[in-house]
Amino acid sequence: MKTQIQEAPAGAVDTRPLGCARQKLEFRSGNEAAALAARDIGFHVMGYFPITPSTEVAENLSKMGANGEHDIVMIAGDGEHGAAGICYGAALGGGRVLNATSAQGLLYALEQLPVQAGTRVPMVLNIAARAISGPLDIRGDHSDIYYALNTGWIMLCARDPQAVYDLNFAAIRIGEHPEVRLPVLVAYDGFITSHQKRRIQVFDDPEAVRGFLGERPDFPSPLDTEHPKTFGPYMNDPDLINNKVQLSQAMQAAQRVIPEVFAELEKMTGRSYPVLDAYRMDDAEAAVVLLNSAAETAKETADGLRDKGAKVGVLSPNVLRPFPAEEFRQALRQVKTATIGDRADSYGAGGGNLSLEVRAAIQIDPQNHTGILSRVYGLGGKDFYAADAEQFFGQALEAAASGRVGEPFAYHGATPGRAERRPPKGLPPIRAEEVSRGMAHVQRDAATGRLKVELEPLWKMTGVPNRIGPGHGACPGCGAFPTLHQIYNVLEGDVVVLFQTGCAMVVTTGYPTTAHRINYVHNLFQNGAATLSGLVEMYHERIRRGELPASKDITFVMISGDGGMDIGMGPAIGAANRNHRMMILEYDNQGYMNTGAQLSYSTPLGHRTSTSEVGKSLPGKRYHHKDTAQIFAACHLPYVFTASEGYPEDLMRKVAKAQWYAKREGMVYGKILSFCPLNWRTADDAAQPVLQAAIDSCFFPLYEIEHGHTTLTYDPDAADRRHPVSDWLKLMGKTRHLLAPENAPIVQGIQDEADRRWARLKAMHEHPLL
Ligand SMILES: Cc1ncc(C[n+]2csc(CCOP(=O)(O)OP(=O)(O)O)c2C)c(N)n1
Ligand code: SF4
Ligand SMILES: [Mg+2]
Repeated sequence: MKTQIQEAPAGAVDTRPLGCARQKLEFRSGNEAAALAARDIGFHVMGYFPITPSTEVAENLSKMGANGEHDIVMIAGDGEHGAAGICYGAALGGGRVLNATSAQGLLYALEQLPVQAGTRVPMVLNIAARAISGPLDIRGDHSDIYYALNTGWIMLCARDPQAVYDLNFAAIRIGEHPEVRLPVLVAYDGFITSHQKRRIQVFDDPEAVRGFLGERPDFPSPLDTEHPKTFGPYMNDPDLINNKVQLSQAMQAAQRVIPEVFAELEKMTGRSYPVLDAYRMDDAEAAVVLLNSAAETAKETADGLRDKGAKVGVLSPNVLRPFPAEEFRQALRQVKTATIGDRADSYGAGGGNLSLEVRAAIQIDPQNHTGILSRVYGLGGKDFYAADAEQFFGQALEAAASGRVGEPFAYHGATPGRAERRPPKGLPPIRAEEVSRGMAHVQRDAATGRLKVELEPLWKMTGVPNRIGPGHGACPGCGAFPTLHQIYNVLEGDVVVLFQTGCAMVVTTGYPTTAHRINYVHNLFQNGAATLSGLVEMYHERIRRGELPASKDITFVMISGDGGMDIGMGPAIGAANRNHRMMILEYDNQGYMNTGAQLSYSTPLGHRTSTSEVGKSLPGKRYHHKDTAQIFAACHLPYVFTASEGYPEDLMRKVAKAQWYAKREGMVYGKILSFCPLNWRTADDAAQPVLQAAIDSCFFPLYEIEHGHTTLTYDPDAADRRHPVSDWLKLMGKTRHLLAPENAPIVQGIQDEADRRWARLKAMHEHPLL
């Protein structure tokens, strides 16, 4: 789903109304438009965390930055909460700040939003709106942005890529207006607007934009050491309510400022953005009210109905906060009935937020008698076609004619399903007895206190049925599945798995099918460890209370990608500190692969990802990979290991030990290097040489830590197989640029860091007290 920014067609300079700045016609998606606006604005800092469908904003900016097209400092957060914190700090610092997110990303950042609004620190947040979990759905609706309604942020709605571009400029001016001084959110529809390309006008010269924006006013900043201030004091009654009055007054000021800014924007662009977009509403008796792209569909339908003599029109707000209540009152005064569609429900309230707020707005107007039909539609990416708009108009016209609102609230487009229709049966669940084949024998060595494992020969393992059924949707050559197969080969008994969001989860559980033949739980990848620890404790407590049989013997395993160990690091460390009897096994493919190969903190220095692009100005990721195994070692777990699917016996021995410890003593963490041919840009069958080279170069050492004792389980020096890291880097497309002579210092940097970490491990191996 990637779009690349393309060159404008030659000679595509457009004519424009007199007085507007010079613009050229381009063919752009909403995400590209947001990135281009960011370039033209010249933000100081962007803090972000990737999430579909907004990720492309950062990806496009990464590519443009690598080619020297802007100098925005791009900071990848450890999650959206971190990204929002980065943005808050950067915005306090006095420069212009950008973020982009969607769905869970917005919800994960949400806690920071009122902090920023309450302390009146402007910035811009683009949201490619998407359905929120659960269940997880990556496509568009408005359930995420409705959560932001009460945060104190200005909310602008961009119905198409052109509006995304234009409203980003307006966002700066509105937010930074001295009477407003609030952060601003620009919301556009996920995929429909974020990914579909349209013809848009783009400024030829960013100076026109800079002239429109002016300098960012000087608001109080902790970087002003001449005038020290306290930012964010602790504030109780009676002051807090006064702070909120001021926020409310800022919103009222925005009500006046926004039309002024939009008028100036129109002068610069030639495009008008009324606060409430009214289409063919002059004598309309029936109206449809919709947010963003669906309104454009309804306009076409309205044209068709008008041709047939129906008096219909469309209303669609360009601003959601402050809510254009007065504009709605005016626009609906003569309208007999309006169907108001919401792409999200406010469960139990009898309508989505837009319909509830319009109802509230007109209710205080004695001249208004508009009947309202609230409809929840288009959830989880369900398209809104002309036929849907026709139904909305039809219902409004019928109610207008009869003078009766028959069904005030309903879902539109839900499919009840047919009881007789069942998905085809797949493989049945697999029982513990079928998969417990004694492939690993674990014993504690009385002398050392450590475990010894004897494995059955590899050929015997091929007879162990898999707890994952065939037919998942991973790329050919994907390393996640050999890794899982090796893990499952040696695990005995009942296993309950929790997968955090990532490739291994996405490709195995597309509803209504599942590849998992044992109990499987998904939680979002920031919180799986906490969830599993709760499940583990409930299991033990229910056994203690006699509610579950004491003979039950479940092993609890969390599977996470390396990305899950960025955003989910806090809860994972929490679980480690509490030492629950469970395992966290991380398949490390060095990036956020299921969302399109963005950098993770495990991505090594210099490696190319879609957010650490390579170009004349930037040579890939700018800092070293995180040493996650050592972080967990510092939690003093009973057992920590590293492994690779390229060393199956070593991996299986360690997993067998892990099960022993997780059942008896507490938490285990394992980091497993796992091949990703798609995003490492290698042949599908290159796993063996690539993984071997990573291990032989000591970039990825294989070792284990049992009760604090570090043991190297493979020593390339002793095996006389030590190679320089360049032998590994030359095997992958994502690192080939590093072999250019000008990038020799980066390769040296990777080598030095690998050598340093290896020497430290060797010392720990040799000295039990280290
Ligand atoms: C709060 C939140 N932020 C972002 C995302 C988008 N997202 C889902 S999985 C993922 C990356 C997962 O990377 P990793 O854990 O390494 O697994 P991989 O895809 O590489 O297998 C991202 C960024 C999300 N679902 N929720
Ligand atoms: S992108 Fe990489 S990790 Fe994901 S399924 Fe494809 S090969 Fe596997
Ligand atoms: Mg990954």
